[in-house]
Amino acid sequence: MQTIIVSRQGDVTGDGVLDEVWLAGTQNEDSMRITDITLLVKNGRTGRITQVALAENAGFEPTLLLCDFTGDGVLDVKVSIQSGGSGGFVFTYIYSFVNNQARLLFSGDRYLDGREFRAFYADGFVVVVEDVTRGLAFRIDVSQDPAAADLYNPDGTLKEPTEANVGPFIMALPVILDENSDVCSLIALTRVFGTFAADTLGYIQDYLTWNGTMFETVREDLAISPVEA
Ligand SMILES: [Ca+2]
Repeated sequence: MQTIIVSRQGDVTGDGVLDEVWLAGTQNEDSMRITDITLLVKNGRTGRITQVALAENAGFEPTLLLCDFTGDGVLDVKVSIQSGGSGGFVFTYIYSFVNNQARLLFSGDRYLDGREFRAFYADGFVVVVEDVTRGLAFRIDVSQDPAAADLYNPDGTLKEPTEANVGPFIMALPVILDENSDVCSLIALTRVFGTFAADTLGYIQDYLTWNGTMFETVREDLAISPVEA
């Protein structure tokens, strides 16, 4: 049976009247996993309920955040659902309900569809991470990474061409970049890993703000994972 898991209040339709925003779902009896997660908005003025089926609708600890991501002065709805998988990724959706129309502004899948990254090991104990979309590259020092040692000759040259990996999208953190506004931006985190999944090398931190039609990168960093000092 579906019950309300999280509720928030705010004007998401843009008429100035507070609306109710809910995540409903079915709580599994013998785990914390929640299935059939559905996003619902009850229009505070008309009482009408708009229901949104999420592409990925099962997971753990679903959360709701109301913030204006598009800068139109109306709150948008961010949904995050922990996948519970070993990769730690979070199913993420941002919807607008302006004029009672549910409109998907962001999802992790859609985000990576619009971006092209590649990564590879290079001579000198380095992993090069290329943002092909933007024509930028980051370099990660793997000289202290035991997982990389077998890939190199003693003189630091690669034994053979070796790919590293970028993806999946992990999560999108809300952030306010301009404190003179109430507009939320996102930091989208995408994992970079070596030749096997557990060998995390770092995270691409992509700062995204709404440009009127889509989220656009305004800053991009690579956060590297620490090694034993
Ligand atoms: Ca409203």
